[in-house]
Amino acid sequence: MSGELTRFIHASDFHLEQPLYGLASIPEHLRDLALDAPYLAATRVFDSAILEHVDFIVLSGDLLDPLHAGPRGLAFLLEQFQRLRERGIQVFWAGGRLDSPEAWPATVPLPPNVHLFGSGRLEDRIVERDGEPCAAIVGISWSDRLRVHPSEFRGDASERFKIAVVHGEFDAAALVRQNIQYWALGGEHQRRTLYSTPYAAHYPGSPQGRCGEETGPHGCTLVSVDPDGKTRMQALPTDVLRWHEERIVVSESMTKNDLERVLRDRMQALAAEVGDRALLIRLRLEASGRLAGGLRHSGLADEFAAELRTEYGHRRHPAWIVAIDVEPPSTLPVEWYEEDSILGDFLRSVRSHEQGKAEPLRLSSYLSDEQAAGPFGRALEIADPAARARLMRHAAVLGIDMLRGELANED
Ligand SMILES: [Mn+2]
Repeated sequence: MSGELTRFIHASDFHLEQPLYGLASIPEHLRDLALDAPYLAATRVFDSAILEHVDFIVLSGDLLDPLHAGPRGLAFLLEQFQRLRERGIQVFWAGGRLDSPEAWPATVPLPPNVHLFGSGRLEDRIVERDGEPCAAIVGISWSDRLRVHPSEFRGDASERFKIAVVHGEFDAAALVRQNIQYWALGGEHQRRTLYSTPYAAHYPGSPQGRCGEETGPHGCTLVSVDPDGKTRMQALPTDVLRWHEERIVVSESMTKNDLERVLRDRMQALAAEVGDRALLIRLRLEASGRLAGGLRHSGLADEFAAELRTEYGHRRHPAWIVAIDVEPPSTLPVEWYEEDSILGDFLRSVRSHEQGKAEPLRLSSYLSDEQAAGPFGRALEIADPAARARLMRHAAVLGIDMLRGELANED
């Protein structure tokens, strides 16, 4: 191994075939960006490789489903690989569930700087820099028929820096026992490091978050290895749209003006950090007290959303409110349950349904036979205990809003 630092980029799960999803609607001015986001983010991965003068790049699968991404996806990858080839950067690619070597069309040859690992057995490659080996890479592409166990990737302590490239779910305990200095893993869309010392096992995540669940920065990882084999990982953000979730507690005493000020302050702070991208923001208001009813039922949340969109959503790097969800507070005052009133009866009934978790709710008894047989009926079969608890919380709060007369008083 030469005395210099070895540097490479690790990326995975481009999913070029998968556009953004989970948005009820997308404003006109963000439509093109949303459509192109997966491609723009993947381009930034290759830009980073060139900008950082890396020695090589490792890709751990699910770059695209060739069939669903179509010619655009294939042409894009070929073009990017060609850019790397012109700069002498090699690519080591282990296919995932979607991009095994069998899925890549045989009529479209890969450039000679790209090595796509086979799916039948482990393959070893040596990477050279200036005629000297700088790393050893062992890899295999995903296959339904063949599951590789980490113990098959054996490194040897006296050997040069060894990288394993593979797609799938792995347990840190099984990986750490092998003599592999860097596990380049793929198959998770959120960035995750299983361990980082003395060796490392890492999922870089997708370069672009696709839906409301994939919040936070997305990108690729720049790995630097010093001559002693010590590894340093650096996250390089590549996402062009970033999903963000912000929780705000709306307290008992808050007025409409107070809340408006809090929302603006929060948006100001988010807009200041947006950087070279757009933010897609879901605000979750945990509401109790005077404002809660109005937020839930008389369009106050929509009113706020519209104002904040006008102010922050049309900038060059917009902070766009996807939705304002109004959630019930996590606990309700105990005395409400004890009230000798219709509300008290209602809350006690909700609580008994909450506690009798095993008992089915039989919501479909409120539907016509025709409704019950269709998708509406299936949607009311609440089997998941967490979903059931959520539903009960919403039911309790709806009852409170209606029976305490807050809706009528709200102005
Ligand atoms: Mn994936």
